[in-house]
Amino acid sequence: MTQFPLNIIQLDTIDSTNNYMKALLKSGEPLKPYTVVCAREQTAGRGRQQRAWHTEKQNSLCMSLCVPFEGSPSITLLCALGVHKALQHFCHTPLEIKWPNDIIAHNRKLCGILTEGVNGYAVIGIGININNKVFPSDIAHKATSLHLLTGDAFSLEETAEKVACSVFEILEAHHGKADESTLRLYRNLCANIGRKVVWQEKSGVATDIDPDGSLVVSFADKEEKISFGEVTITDIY
Ligand code: BT5
Repeated sequence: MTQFPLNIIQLDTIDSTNNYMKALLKSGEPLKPYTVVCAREQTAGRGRQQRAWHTEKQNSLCMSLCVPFEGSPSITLLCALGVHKALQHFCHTPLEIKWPNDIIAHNRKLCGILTEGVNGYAVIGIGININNKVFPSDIAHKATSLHLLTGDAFSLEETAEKVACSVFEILEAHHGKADESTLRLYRNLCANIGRKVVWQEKSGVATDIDPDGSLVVSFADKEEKISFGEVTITDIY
């Protein structure tokens, strides 16, 4: 894996590393290349649609990085592939991607990614359960951690560096846009494909990933390309 000269801003406590990165970008201060914001504690971590993201001091990794946004929504797929590649090095359990960018193991969520746009940049927030042993009751049935998967303890700093380098590597190599080779890789890792899914209360079967990054679902009446909203896989979370 390529080693990038990361500029890591290590914070102790912050509401959200994505908010911090967005404020940096809005301030107009020039940002050093490969800047990564990490926090030991996040007090108001967010998922998509303002959902809460749970973190635990010392055990959860919360980080945000940013890249100039070239305009392709498929950037989220590349980010998932970059995180997946880094995390797969740490454990033997085959990791999968739940569209668009959850990393899952044994049908449980190990990592969530929140991509937001600001001032021509994509801010990529990555939350990974690293050394967590237990989770709050509302997510206990659907969350897992690297520790629960392997029995090992991991360094948050080392994991953050590996994940950041892996994401920068794939984004640079493909200019922020999924191409045929990365789409093929993504399809092979995508947990949705071939399974029953529900989107906006309609059931169907996920069949493919479109080059623009959307999920292709075959419903009883027609096939649709889904680019937003929550798609649940029927027999998992
Ligand atoms: C995500 O949203 O999965 C994106 C999470 C991104 C978090 C990072 S941390 C660094 C950066 N700063 C931020 O403020 N955010 C980013 P979504 O697909 O909407 O999933 C959210 C849902 O996942 C919640 O509604 C819960 O059901 C579940 N969840 C919350 N915390 C979890 C955890 N630690 N592990 C597994 N599932 C969790």
